[in-house]
Amino acid sequence: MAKTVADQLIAQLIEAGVHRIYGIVGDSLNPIVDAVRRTGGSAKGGIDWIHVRHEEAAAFAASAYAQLTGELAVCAGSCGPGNLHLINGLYDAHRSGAPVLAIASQIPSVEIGSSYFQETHPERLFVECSNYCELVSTAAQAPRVVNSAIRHATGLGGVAVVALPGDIAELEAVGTAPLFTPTGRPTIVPDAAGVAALAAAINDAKTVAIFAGAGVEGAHDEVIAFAERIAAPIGHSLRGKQWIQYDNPLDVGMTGLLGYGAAHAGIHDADLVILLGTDFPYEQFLPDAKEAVIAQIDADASHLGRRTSVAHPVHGDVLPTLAALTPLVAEKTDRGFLDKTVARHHKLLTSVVGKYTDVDTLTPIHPEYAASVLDEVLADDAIITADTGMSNVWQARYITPNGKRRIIGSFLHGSMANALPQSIGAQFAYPDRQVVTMSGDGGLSMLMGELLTVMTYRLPVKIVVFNNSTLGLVKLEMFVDGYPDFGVDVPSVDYAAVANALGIFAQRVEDPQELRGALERAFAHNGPALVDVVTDPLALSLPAAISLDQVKGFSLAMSKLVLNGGVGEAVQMVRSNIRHVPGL
Ligand SMILES: Cc1ncc(C[n+]2csc(CCOP(=O)(O)OP(=O)(O)O)c2C)c(N)n1
Ligand SMILES: [Mg+2]
Repeated sequence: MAKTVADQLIAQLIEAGVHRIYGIVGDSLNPIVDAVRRTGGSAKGGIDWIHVRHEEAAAFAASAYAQLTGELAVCAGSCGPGNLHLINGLYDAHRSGAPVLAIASQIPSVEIGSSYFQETHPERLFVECSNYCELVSTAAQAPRVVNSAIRHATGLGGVAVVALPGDIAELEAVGTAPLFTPTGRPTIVPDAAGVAALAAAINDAKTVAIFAGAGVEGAHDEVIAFAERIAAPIGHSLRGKQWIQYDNPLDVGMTGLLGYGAAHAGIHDADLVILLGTDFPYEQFLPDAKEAVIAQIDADASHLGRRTSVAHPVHGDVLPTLAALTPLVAEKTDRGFLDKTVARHHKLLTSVVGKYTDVDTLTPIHPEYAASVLDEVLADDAIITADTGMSNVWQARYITPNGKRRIIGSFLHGSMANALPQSIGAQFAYPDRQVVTMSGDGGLSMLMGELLTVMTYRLPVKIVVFNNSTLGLVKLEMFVDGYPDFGVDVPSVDYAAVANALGIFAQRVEDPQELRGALERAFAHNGPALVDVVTDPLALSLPAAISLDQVKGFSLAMSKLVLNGGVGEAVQMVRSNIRHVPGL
């Protein structure tokens, strides 16, 4: 059989180091899937087809693989609805900078523009969630488009989409594909004038604080050494946490809606604040130019000054920027501000975050307790995926980073249901590491079909469900915004029974005393396992830096609930939350 366009595409992917494609077969995609089949699978140097149950999960799985390994990952959807299902996961991948290539197969080329069955225009639809998005119209064009797509995804970081009509994929290949040799990531060295101006500002400032984001990955020791030199406490964003919070005597916690500790105070009390590799989006939590002189260091120039007014922008990677800055900044001998902020952080941790865990007998199980037990039971190098929702909060506050664990979420796109499909990509990337989801019951039910994918491939993923029978984060939003909660609660579901029916080793835990044993059994199990933890729906977390207005909104919601006759629930809610509202 002559080599087809589909064969050529698959050969290009193999050359780029791709081992599997996540997707669902169908019509116009079939020539590609058949080319995958004919490679004989990854064991024979080819590509495995990973049959997910929803294309959105294919994109999330590919994205998690790409985020964890830095390598190109691929997902695919058939024409129309098939590739349309990819879109939410692709948004998440693109915003996370994950090198993902999506194959969006297209209706027969001759029918394009005729409102044909399943007709959409992927080259228009995917523009916003990709760096590159092109329709292949001839066999000769295909290898160049595929090569470009791979370069865009891997070189720029983010999604590239190849839209390929089924009839073109079946054609005989024309010409040879360009040779693909991967490149490493370049280093961005900042300009000397910007560095000198920032160094002068640091030397002028009496007190400095650092707010670190995902851009500090790989610079743990250097950031701490620099902060020591300028006596700066280090706060961090959620995405920065896993890179900077561990083994860090200058840590003052996290700010933002999920925040805790003294980070908020630290970055609001300093004369100069350095935003270090962070595009943290909530300006309410950032100081403004009236409160402090603000500096920002980022490898992506488009991040500079877009959240708050920045006096000293520096375009560069964190490591070379700190290397250039260090000889220019004088060591600060007055450590009063640093010591005070760190001491305040420790006090807050023991008096507030610490108290959350003092709930080992409460039924329904307090989610903070569940998260803290999970943290203790987790392997040192576990990969933890958390659903958007309250699981994010528990992951941020209770899962202890140590430089070896990896944390994944839908941190920038904020989609529900990410944790389970991300765990699939993570387990394929690291078959021997413990991969654990922190799933919301809402999140799990949204892409529950992926339990079947986990079972199909016998992936030893551990699914921990925080089953509060409600869309908890939205329940909290409604309270804070002054709406009585509505449309959030769902009837109780026994997810352990569901998982058991699929052949997954599953346990349901209602008694807090049984939680540790159940988690340990699940983690020791050689295969997929699910722990359905029935948690308190009224345990809501409030941000550490909650404003008076937000508290007012909270009380307003309470009184509306009382007026509507929901007194019992309101009283319980207050009791549940008393632990969460520092100083209230
Ligand atoms: C796809 C999608 N739909 C809706 C939302 C809005 N939303 C954010 S969190 C959330 C509730 C999540 O509920 P659950 O998974 O049960 O987690 P919980 O907060 O209860 O722990 C909703 C509806 C979203 N972020 N993404
Ligand atoms: Mg829930």
